[in-house]
Amino acid sequence: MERSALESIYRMMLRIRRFDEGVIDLFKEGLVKGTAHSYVGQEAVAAGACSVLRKEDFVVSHHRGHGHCVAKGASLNRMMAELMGRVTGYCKGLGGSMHIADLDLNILGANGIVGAGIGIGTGAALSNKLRGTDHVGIAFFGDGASNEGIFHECLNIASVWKLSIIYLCENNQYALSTAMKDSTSIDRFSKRAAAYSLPGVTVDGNDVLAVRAAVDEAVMRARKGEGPSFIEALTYRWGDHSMRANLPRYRGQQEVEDWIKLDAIARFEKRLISEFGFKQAQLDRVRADVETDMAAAREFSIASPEPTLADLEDAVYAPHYQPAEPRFTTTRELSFAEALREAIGQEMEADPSVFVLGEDVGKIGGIFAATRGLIEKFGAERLRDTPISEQAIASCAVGSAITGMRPIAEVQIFDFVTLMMDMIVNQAAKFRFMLGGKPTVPMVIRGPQGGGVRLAAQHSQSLETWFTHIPGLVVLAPSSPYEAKGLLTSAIRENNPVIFLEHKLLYVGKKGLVPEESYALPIGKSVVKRKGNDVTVIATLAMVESALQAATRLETEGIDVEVIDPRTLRPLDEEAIINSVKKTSRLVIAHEGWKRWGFGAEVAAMVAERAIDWLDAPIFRVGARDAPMPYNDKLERQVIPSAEDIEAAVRSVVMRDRATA
Ligand SMILES: Cc1ncc(C[n+]2csc(CCOP(=O)(O)OP(=O)(O)O)c2C)c(N)n1
Ligand SMILES: [Mg+2]
Repeated sequence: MERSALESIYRMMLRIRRFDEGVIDLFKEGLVKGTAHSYVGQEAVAAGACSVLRKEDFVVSHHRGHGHCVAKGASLNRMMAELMGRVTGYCKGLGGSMHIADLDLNILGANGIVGAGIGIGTGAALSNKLRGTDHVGIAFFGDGASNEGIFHECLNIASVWKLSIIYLCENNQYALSTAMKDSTSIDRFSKRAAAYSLPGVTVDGNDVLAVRAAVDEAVMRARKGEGPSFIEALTYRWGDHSMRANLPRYRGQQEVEDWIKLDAIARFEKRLISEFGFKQAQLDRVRADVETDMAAAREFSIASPEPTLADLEDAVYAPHYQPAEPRFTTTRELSFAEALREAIGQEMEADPSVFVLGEDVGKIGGIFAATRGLIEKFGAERLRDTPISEQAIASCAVGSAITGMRPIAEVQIFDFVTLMMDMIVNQAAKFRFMLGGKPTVPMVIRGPQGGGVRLAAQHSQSLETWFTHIPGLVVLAPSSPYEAKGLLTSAIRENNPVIFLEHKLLYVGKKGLVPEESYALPIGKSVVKRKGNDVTVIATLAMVESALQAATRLETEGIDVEVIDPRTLRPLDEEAIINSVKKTSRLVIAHEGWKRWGFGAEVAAMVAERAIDWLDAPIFRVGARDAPMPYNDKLERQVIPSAEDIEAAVRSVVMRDRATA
């Protein structure tokens, strides 16, 4: 090995150690707040592994992530500034220690959720494969993370798809206070590799050249297209779990001292002198350089300003895709599924970064046929049938979206989104924000939701408010084939993560007029489905049709109903709703999700805050009964709101007012 390469590995190890020692001082001084997890003791793993990588190769990390960032070439100034919550930091002070990332250096981020980086890395490796690169990546994670479900789903999918990723488990023997021997059924994590047909090795994680050699071999294999590898590096963290942790003792003093004797830096210094002919003075010079860099980082950070509320507001969403409302005449009719399929096909044709993944979406085109037939045109690489691994599916969506692709992930039935929630809520929705508002996360999670087809309590829910509650997500809810195509086109072009909800009854419902040419509907804009003057009905998804039926019948009673379909539940077109209520003075909100704590409650509160003086009657909500969906069909019809329920609600707000007039 060249001396310059050895010196730079040594320099890296020192930078990592001195950085985290500096952080401890700053934490004690109150300049670093919250918490941070020291990497001291584990330097050889990050420095050895990253010494093999090219700039285009990625790393993805975890809560104990400073070392990985430093080793991949991150600036100490910007890291330190981030830890002090300054606007010059990597995340403008919005992320902190657990979210440092630099996409320009292909550092895809530390992470506050144990195991999440395994998923994001798997998605980034899929992205590399789809883009036809020979780039590789390393996912660093701990022994604790190796017992998360995401570990198993991702190692399997990466092996099946031969992704170029190295799973590098830093086994520092403990997950917080829990020793590996008390949490893990085997003595070596590398044994698990065989279960996924991966090469798996255990190396001395305090021997930087041993780590480097193992990673080098795995990287060579990956670059040749031979797929993922698993490396377990045995090491030890010298400090406590985190700077904040003031825990009762859970490790023996002797054990800590024994590991400190195996200090990777001291061992490497000895070898540099005895084996590679370095002089002590050379090593001292490197040390002095590192001290200079550390002092500069501290000074830079202390002098840096803090972020403002404007920085925070700007970071939540990338600007929405905003086409003008299209105008067409057409006589062609499509079903809801045909409309979805046409949108996906046209976008795949126009943009090679668009691809579809999910359970049964390829060969059979999804159980509701939204992607049926597309595999013949676009092939199995872009219509990817996945294992039944919702976490891995969502992970692949997030990881590929942040690295240049536009994934469309199907949830086979939306109730299964429970198994994707970390990736959607903690990762996709917050990624841009946590990284200071720079990256985009252009991904769509779509699939069927809602009841009415006798599928009972775990296949029938309407879960939109789980997602409308989360800043960072866009939630789209088409009510007809026309909206299905136009909104899905926008969803695919949108630079924020989109939850795209397709009501099951719409797949089997009426065909509708759909133009053949590609078109997109604006995000955040509602549509008036029926003009009226007496009462405003806000209806979503399948309830739009019910509201229109109710309006037709109420017309015969002399009640003139305005029906508005928000189309986008988040961001909500508040202006259109307020303007309609100011005209009609009465409001009913109808949705299939539970009435309690539902979408209607938010709309009602918003209108009460902004337009109460215009209201002539209380706001009524029509939603599902407060019970899970029953199997029995008569009971199911009593749980799901009907057109008659909407009619009754409208009559009561109108009659109450007429009675008192
Ligand atoms: C999903 C999840 N569960 C629990 C935690 C709390 N937590 C943070 S780090 C940690 C221990 C992780 O251990 P390991 O993966 O071995 O990493 P190490 O801290 O040893 O580097 C725990 C329990 C979390 N952040 N995320
Ligand atoms: Mg650990």
